[in-house]
Amino acid sequence: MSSGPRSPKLPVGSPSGSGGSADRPALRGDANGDGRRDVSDAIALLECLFLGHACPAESCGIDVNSDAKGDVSDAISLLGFLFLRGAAPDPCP
Ligand SMILES: [Ca+2]
Ligand SMILES: [Ca+2]
Repeated sequence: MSSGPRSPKLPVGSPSGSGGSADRPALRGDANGDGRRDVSDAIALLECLFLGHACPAESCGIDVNSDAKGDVSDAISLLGFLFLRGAAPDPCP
């Protein structure tokens, strides 16, 4: 209880062959795996990072800014893309 606020960082691996389901390619930033990017993905990312909810199965679902880490900057990047005309996330490998 005394851990206080942190900025958790999740290591993001990129196992070879990752890339979504057989019928749908992975989409960078699609944290909830529904095949599109919207505000619910930013919420899913924050829930994963701070509330211990399930994290995206695909590494590029969480690593929106392609820095090989999953942290709060990914949610910020996604929100910037969605609402502030920020840079589009890179394609998944
Ligand atoms: Ca989504
Ligand atoms: Ca990242």
